[in-house]
Amino acid sequence: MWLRCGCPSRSVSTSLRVLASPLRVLGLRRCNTAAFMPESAGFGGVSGRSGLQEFSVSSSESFWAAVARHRLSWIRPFTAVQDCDLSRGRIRWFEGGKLNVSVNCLDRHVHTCPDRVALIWERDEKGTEVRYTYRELLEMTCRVGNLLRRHGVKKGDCVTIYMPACPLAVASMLACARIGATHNVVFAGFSAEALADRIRDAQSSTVITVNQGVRGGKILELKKTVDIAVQSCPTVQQVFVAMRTDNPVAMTARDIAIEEEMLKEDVVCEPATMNSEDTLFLLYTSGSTGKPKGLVHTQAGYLLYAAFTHRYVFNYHDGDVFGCMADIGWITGHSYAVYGPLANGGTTVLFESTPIYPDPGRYWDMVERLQINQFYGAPTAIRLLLRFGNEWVNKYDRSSLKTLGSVGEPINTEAWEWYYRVVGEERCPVVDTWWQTETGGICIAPKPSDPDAEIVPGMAMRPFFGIKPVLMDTEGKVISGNDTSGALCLAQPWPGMARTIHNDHQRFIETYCQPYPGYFFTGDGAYRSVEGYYQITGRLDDVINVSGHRIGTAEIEDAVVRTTNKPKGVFAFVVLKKNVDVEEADLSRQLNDIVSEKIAKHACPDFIQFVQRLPKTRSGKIMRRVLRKVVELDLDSLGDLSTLDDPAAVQEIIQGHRELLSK
Ligand code: 6R9
Repeated sequence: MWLRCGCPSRSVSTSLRVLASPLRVLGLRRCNTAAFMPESAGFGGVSGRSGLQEFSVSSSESFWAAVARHRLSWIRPFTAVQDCDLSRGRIRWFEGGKLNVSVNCLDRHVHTCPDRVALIWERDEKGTEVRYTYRELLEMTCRVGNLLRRHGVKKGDCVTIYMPACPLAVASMLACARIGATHNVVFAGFSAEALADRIRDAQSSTVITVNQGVRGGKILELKKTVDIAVQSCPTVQQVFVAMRTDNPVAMTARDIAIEEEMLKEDVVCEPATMNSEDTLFLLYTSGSTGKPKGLVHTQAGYLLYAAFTHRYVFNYHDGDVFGCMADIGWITGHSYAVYGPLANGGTTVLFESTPIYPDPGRYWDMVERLQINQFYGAPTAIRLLLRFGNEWVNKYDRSSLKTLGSVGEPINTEAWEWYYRVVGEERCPVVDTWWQTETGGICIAPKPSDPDAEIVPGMAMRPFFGIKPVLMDTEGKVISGNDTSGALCLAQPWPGMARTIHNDHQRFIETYCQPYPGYFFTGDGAYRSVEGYYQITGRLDDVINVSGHRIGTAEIEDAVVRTTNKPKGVFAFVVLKKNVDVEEADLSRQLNDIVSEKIAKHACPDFIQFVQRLPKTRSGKIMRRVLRKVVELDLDSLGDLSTLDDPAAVQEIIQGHRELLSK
């Protein structure tokens, strides 16, 4: 798929050897650049990683036009590369172009390599993985597409997918893309209430689910949850039900057994011709900060950006097995378990289980068994596994691994080092990838970089091609210079960015475009190092303000594990490693010493509460607003807890907090 370097014939390289050294470097670099990225052959003299980066930002249109022509199969070529005005929240890419996303993810690979494995379904039951080739996935997708069409689903209709990570869920997403419907995947751990909110907001007419889910050895009653949810969703006309377990579930007149009906469908399904800017999917944000927003992603720009970042950040090559651990209910699952790898003709793992089922060696057993080359996980899982010790890792052969990725939260130095040294045996670069549901794909990551370029632990570091990060001060001015912190904004549009919030463009503009007119505001804070590398310091709405000093949550978490606070007096919530045997009073003193030494005296916690666990979203992000409410003793406004991973954690913390204050 990737063009080979066409540069040096033998005589050129011989003559280069006798030329002056700067030219030699230039010559080799140019050659390497074209081998590295075939499109760059047309970029006239651009060489090296930094040359490509500069070109991608300063000649953004030429850059993305070449990439889009090369990487996507078009039914009709686009006529305009972009038409964007960030200040008005207007974002359009590749207009005039027509394509079908499922054809890009399936048909074109079926033509060249039908028997290549597209999906490896790592089922909850260890050692029972199932492989699906591109041909099989295309057939499954076509059957679902035809079925949806036969049941009246039309271009532009919204289909809600409430399923665990499984091949039929992927086929359902791609079937929507095939017939031009919009998909709305809702994480299968969400409650009936959270599901109903999302179905209603999306005005979805069709739901696809499974009878029961299986996760960590436990049965999840997904169909029953859908039954409750749809009672308050008048738009829903039909629910397709797949059988993940053998247990029958009650079916109503509205319900359709999907596998049975699929058998009646043809394995050929005419792909809809879609405009670049037609909606591909809605995805509601994880809701760590209040009412969920249905972010809208469109066809061409999203797919291109997911594929391009997947190829270059992870250095993915044909034949590699890509293991993204995220559920398909999150943007990470959309971009790096489904769309990116499939657009690149890759082999991707769908992980249905948990990192500690049946034991804390699950990930590494899977790496050995499936021969995973790129492993992409979340800091919360890495920290969890680190607490169980190295034996669980060392038991398994991890020599297939080439790149390790991290996403979702800042990765603290301790977790980064463990990931790099223990898991990757100091062989594999660790890419700490910063991005958001809103950005569609990775925006800042240590890779790609020049071959010998450094990687700093716990830093996302380098903007991806086409991304121009800036830091803003409190007055809304761009901060120049390095060794400085500010609000992270992106100064230029890129193809993968969300186009709007479903049914609420005004909210999109107010949230992302108005805070810093002309820029996309990420809501995160960042530090730019002396060398110009970026480090994400956490959500700006979580910034701790101690006597006028602003401290990012990541800074403190790096020093003392995890904390939060309220304005008068700093409260720290601390989770201890397993089997730590120390006096709490002793440890409190030590933690205070660490904070005053590593951050500042004024940042020392006034109260330290030891807890078993923190309230987290299902994707592993700490719900700081809940901790804040506990500290403020404002228990009536804890807000929507239905998206919490384990609501019992909140009760434990409230109880512990009462005890702490009564001491
Ligand atoms: C992909 C994803 C987005 C928020 C984002 C930021 C945090 C993600 C991070 C990171 C530090 C990283 N975040 N990656 N913070 N370093 N490498 O997680 O999307 O669920 O929308 O969350 O997650 O705060 O703004 P999403």
